Amino acid sequence: MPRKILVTNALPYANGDIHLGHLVGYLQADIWVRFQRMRGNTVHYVCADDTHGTPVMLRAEKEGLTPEALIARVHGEHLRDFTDFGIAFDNYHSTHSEETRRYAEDIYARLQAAGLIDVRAIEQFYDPVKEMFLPDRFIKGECPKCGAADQYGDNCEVCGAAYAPIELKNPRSAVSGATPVLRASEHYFFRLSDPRAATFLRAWTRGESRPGVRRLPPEAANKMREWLGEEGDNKLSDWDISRDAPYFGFEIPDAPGKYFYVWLDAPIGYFASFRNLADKRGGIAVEDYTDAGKAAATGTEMVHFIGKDILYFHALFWPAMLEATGYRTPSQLCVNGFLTVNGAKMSKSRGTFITARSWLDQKLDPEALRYYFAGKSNGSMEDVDLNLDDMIARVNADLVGKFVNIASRCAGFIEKRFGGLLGDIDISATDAFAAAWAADDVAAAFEARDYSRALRDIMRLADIANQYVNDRKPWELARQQGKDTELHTVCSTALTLFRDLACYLKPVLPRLTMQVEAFLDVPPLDWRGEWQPLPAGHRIQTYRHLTTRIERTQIDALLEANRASLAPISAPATTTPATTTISIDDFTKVDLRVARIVEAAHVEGAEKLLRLMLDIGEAKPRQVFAGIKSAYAPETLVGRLTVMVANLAPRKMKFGLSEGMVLAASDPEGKHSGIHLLSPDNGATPGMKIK
Ligand code: B3M
Ligand code: ZN
Repeated sequence: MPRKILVTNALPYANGDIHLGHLVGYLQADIWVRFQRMRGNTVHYVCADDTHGTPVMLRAEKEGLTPEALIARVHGEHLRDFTDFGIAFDNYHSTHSEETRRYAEDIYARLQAAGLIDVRAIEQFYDPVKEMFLPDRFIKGECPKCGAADQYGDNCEVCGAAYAPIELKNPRSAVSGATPVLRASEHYFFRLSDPRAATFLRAWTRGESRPGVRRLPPEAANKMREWLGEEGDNKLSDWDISRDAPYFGFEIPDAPGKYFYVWLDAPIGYFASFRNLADKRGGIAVEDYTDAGKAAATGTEMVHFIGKDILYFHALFWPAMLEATGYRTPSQLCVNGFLTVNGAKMSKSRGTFITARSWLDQKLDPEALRYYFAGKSNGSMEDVDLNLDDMIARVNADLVGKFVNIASRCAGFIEKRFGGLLGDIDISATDAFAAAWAADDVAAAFEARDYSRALRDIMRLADIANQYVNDRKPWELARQQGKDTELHTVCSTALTLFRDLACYLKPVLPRLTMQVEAFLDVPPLDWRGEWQPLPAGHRIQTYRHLTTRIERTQIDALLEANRASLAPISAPATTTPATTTISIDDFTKVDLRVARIVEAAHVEGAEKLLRLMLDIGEAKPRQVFAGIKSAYAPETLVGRLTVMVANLAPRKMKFGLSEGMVLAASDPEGKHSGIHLLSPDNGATPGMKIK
């Protein structure tokens, strides 16, 4: 019986670009979906943009757009990136959709009917200038544990402490710079503390998605046991599912000014995208996949691919909510780790925060990345490292040197000497190939998402095929009299082996295998039925170059394109030899002032610059372009104080007039990364003179 599976990927936020870190999980899912289809299973593969919440709202405001206009633009960009990397969703929808609203309202109503919604007042930080409640990430201050400055409201990046925003010392709003005040308001809660939730989640965690297949990877199941505690423990707290206006999202029915929290409707977006697909395409029984009773009766599966950072939402809130409302719960969570590049966290200053688009812009083959990431994926939650030199070596050696090499060494003879027609094949060679071939093992590896093992086995077979060509030397046979039949057989056999390899590589390299299918003139390769050699007399097409080597220069250009400058644009950092001194008069020529950043924005077309508006107590704020984009998100700068050179001659730049310069520290040797804006101690006010 073919399986029926609804597969989803985490929904990317609609306020940022797709980067290689995202692609790890999307590629793992896409490969799995393609594999399942080649096996004859029915798969619906859906995703969407995650559009709601404060960051999207503020980002739109900053760009001078409505949230709807911003999410429409980003939707197009995301879908194009995924498509160009061969990630072939059946539907790429949006959580800002009627389908999402309907499901969210329905689930909420059912929770209410079950007595699982509580309303109570809580106190939260409120920005009195911007007139809004502040999410933790939009509050900054000093760490209550180690005192580090400029830390977010949820945890400290310096000492790692986690805390509540009200514990921050000297908190300020990252939106307006104002000091936030505590204010009470009514919030809606999903009563996860109801003991039925923990009881259900314990059983669900232990469950299997199908016989012998664990629902959660072992590391995730351990986390769950930690969160849930022992039988009888009640460690789960109620979940706050509402946010106050202003908020970009769906208003909660009968609760004016209250909105569903973005994380409530995000996973509901899976159902919404699926429903939207069914409405567009027809012939899909949606409830078989979404209704608890029907799913049990029809044996459909729902498999979510997610990153390890969002396990909490997918393994606690989401299944508990579905269970309580009569919806089907997830069959399986496939959880991937983070991406590191050259062994380190992706970094904007090193140029390793690589966007999907920049890869394509450098004319790098998206399938090279698919191949490399697959080779690094073993179905566990471990982080994946993209080592750029290793990638170049691996892709060139395997795809160009081993795989494509088989066809490129044999195809020409078939065309020139045999009119493009294949001959008989050497069954003993294919037998040797088949004996080495553990097709079931490779299928099991794909099934378990251990693509690394699958590719190792496949490359072992490619070695055998290359060895056959090396031993039989078609290029020598071609020069000898009376060896035509042998030449014909050797090339036809090699091309059959090549076709088999293409078949097994197809989930990983869909475009390359499509070219192979066209070249061999065969129907789409699948992983079912009896093995057959390419038949004698079959006509193949002219061989065309299938793939090219990656050059180190392309990778260098890629890093360059993603590198954000370290040095402030204003003055190149140089160490001054100790012998060069200046007089006090020289120094006082520089008019240094305390400035308040009243506006900060990206500059269209500028890679390194932010445009700042600085208040130094003059009638109008000054405009300054500063090369600090790599180090600061503009919204985090607004409201803060810094130091500016006020009597620098104005400079005309491509983007407008720069009327001064802000001061920042950076390491001239480049040993310590980052740019650090100066700020005066508390009590300083705009316009104060610095001397
Ligand atoms: N947008 C967060 C993330 O990408 C979030 C995923 C939603 S999945 C329902 O980390
Ligand atoms: Zn700290």
